[in-house]
Amino acid sequence: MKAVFCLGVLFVTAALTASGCQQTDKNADNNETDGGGDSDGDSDGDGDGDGDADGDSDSGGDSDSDDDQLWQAFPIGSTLIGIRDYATGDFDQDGDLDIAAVADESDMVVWFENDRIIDDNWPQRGIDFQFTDPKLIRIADIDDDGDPDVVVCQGGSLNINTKILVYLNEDGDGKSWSRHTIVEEFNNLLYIVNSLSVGDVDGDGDGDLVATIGADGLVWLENLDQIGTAWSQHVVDTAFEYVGDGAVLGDIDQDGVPDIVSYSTELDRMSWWPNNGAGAFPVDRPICNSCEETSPLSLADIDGDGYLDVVTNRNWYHNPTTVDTPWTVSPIDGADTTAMADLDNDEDIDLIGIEMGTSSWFENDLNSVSSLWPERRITVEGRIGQAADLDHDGWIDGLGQDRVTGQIVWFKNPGFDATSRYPL
Ligand SMILES: [Ca+2]
Ligand SMILES: [Ca+2]
Ligand SMILES: [Ca+2]
Ligand SMILES: [Ca+2]
Repeated sequence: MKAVFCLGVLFVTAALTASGCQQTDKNADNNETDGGGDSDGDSDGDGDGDGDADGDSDSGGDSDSDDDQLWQAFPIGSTLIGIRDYATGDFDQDGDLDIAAVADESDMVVWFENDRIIDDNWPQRGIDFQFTDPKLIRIADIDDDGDPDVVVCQGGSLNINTKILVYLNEDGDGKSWSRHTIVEEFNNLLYIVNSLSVGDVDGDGDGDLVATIGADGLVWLENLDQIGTAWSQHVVDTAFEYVGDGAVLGDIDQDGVPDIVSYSTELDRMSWWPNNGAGAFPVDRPICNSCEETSPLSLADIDGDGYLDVVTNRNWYHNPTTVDTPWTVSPIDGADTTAMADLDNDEDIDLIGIEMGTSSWFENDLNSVSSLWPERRITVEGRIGQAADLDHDGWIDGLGQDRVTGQIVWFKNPGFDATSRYPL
């Protein structure tokens, strides 16, 4: 459908969780398309359907006699080639979670409609069919109209992330998207977007961005006009120039406004910046000064004390709940953490992780004196990177990509017996 191009003002960074727009890794979001549209069906109109060169490991489907395949798999979007990132949101506002994705080989930004039929046939809807090299995608209500919009980071000539755009969901039904530039010109190494996160930083109701960007370090991008067409950049910390990695938003001190947590693998330093309530971050508070983490940061209340903790690839950092108390770290005895959710419905946050090409979930068992994170296999065929209840049955499912083809696959949580944790 239609596309509106507005050049917003520009600048600087955007931060979104982890993996920013820069090269590989499971999610990247940058997009910029312009209204794409297509109508229904997954006609996809992009031609090239074959794709999957190698292996073809039957992407998912339950089949697969492997006993380890405990969660039934449903592949989605088989014609979308080169998927770089994906995210969920209810784009058509019908009450279920849909899936948006960017594909840099097919230069497309699309979403797949959840039709509530438990199968692998989710209709593909267009957002932008001509977006060169999209890398990262993030979902947030940027213009404060109640429906989810799409933020995309675009790759540059050296396969770096150089540009950030937003597609506004104009009518709340996912059919009409207008494109606006948030940060332009990032066309050199000074402006690599390493991470991107979304949230209302200044508390005025609209969606802003936090990012780590090349020469600017850790910054946040203010949505100036509340409709996502004019933006300005604010530097949070220049110490992260060129070396900032993950940046995420979350209310660390429980004062009602989102704070920033960021990490630099180069500096081995992780800190959080309290938000003064209006988007100013005058001081930083250390979380660790000699940490050696390698993965994106995530926030979740792991120990159930009401405060967000920080989870990295193999550790979690306890939020001390008071500003002057040092954070402590505990290992996560499992795989590299990629997603977190209460998977067994016992009211604590469990982890999903990847190790040796397989995805498992690790039960939060911190109240037990025995094992801390018992492992339960989900699949040997997919890299799960997110968690969401896609079939509305009350059990949070896994969402990821086929290990061989890269196709999007969702894995249905079978539900678990309350005591044995065996699938129901
Ligand atoms: Ca929906
Ligand atoms: Ca705002
Ligand atoms: Ca749990
Ligand atoms: Ca479910």
